[in-house]
Amino acid sequence: MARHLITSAIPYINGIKHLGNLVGSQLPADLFARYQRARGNEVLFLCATDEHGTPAELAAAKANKPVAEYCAEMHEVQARIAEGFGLSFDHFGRSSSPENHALTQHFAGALSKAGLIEEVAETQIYSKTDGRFLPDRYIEGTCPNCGFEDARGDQCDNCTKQLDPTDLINPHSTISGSTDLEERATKHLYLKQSQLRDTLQDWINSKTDWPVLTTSIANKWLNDGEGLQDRGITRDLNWGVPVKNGTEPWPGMEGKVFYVWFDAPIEYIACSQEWAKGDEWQRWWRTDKGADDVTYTQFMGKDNVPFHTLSFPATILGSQEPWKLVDYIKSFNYLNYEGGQFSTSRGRGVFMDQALEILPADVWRWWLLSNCPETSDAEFTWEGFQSGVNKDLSDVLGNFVSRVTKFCRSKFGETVPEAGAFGPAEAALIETLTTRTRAYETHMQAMDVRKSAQELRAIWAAGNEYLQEAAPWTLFKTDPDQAAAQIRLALNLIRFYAVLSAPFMPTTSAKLFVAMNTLDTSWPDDVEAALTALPAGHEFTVPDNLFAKITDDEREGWATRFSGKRD
Ligand code: B3M
Ligand code: ZN
Repeated sequence: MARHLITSAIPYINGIKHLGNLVGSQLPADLFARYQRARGNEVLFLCATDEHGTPAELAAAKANKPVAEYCAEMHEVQARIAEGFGLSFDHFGRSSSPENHALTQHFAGALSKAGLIEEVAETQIYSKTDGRFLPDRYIEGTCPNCGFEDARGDQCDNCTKQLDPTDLINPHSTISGSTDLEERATKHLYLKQSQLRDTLQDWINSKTDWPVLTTSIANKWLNDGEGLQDRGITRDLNWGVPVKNGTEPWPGMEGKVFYVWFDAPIEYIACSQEWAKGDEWQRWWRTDKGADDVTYTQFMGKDNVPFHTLSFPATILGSQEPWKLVDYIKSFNYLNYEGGQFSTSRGRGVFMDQALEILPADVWRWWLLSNCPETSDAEFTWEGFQSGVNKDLSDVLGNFVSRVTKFCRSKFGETVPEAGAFGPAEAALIETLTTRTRAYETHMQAMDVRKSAQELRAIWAAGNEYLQEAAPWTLFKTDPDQAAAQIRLALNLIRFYAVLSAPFMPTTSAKLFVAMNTLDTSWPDDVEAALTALPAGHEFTVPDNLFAKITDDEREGWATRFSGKRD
């Protein structure tokens, strides 16, 4: 039995995520976790909310709530929505947990002991009106290069020039609009990543099986320009993990917190401590405590890759402690929405809560996974969604289940019929399904999500084609025994589909198991045997219609509702 540690990038706390976020990490991670469990492997699947940083503070201020209260509420909201989508986390943690505070402080202490932390004096912009230092992107002004009026403190979006806030003409705070800004001296901790450059390069080079999307991003950061830069790991903010050296105070660092991207990936580990109050987490994370035989896979969008290929490994390797490093990083491109981007501020596109209001989770899971932005960006269009869902789910899978169960009820009653025997057509189908099932396993193991979906679709279609050819409804009149054998196979196919489809559509799969009145969810290692699992005489029930077709009216209504145009 293999052991799989699986983490999804942890979503920011500052609002409900859109479908592009979902399909870029949590959903494919869930697919893989469910598949590995179905194959009898031991799985620890973790995710959490990413609760620190300025965006969390600003979102709380906008909601008129203390930030801790805002985060606690939003965590619950995100947890309920994740449940609604059937995301099977073993634990959905919080980066603001006491466990993560302690572990983040521990890592900083270990890195300091290893000589990898440096204190750097710098000047930063302080807003007297806001009573705080302002991160670069919360300062805007006129670009000295092109005259664009809304240039950010880190970059001008008009001419792309990299800027320092002090370059801006007429700088102001984007939080309050205040121009009452001044430079103030401050001090920050830097992680000397540059000293780990060769170690990181060797490690990345050893990952010959990683997707090119992942390694090319890592190599770009390792080798472009001046190479890997040291990075500031502390901030002048109130909300976050207070800077400490292990459990000791860090003189000069009072009132400062760790940078959100320093503590967020550490939450992957802390999350397992939240999950297991004892030492159980150690056999997943400590190579000196049995984590050597764990396979650790991370799922994330491409924008998160530099932090997971370089920054977090720098923390782990630099600590000189026996922590488990990631074995495989599965990264995704972007999902676009109707020819543009999803936009939170403009309400453009479908957000996770809205998606669940209008259609069952499995419909979304199927479409998103079978169209996920795997080798390039992908596009959500309502037309594509409607036709994909109606074809695959209603016409193929739903139709098969309904036809078979209803026909059987009317001709043989609600039990698996006994008469007749399998012949050449059944043998051919079993052979096709065996080949396809083995291919499906290979793709699922390799996390080739689209290929897996294609194979599953083909497996459903093979059943439909068989039934179409066999035509038991016609044959019944002349050879009822042969028709009975065909229906016996078809009923068994429903159970077989329930097993194979469960990682993609867990709720639908559960409904099928209930209808087929069986607890046998075992994986079809032997397809032929799996297709006799429901014996003659076994009782079943006809399930309700599995998938309602999406109508043109619905499609048009939703396209308008989610277009983000305000009236
Ligand atoms: N919260 C960004 C994101 O949600 C960030 C990921 C952290 S993973 C440790 O895309
Ligand atoms: Zn400019």
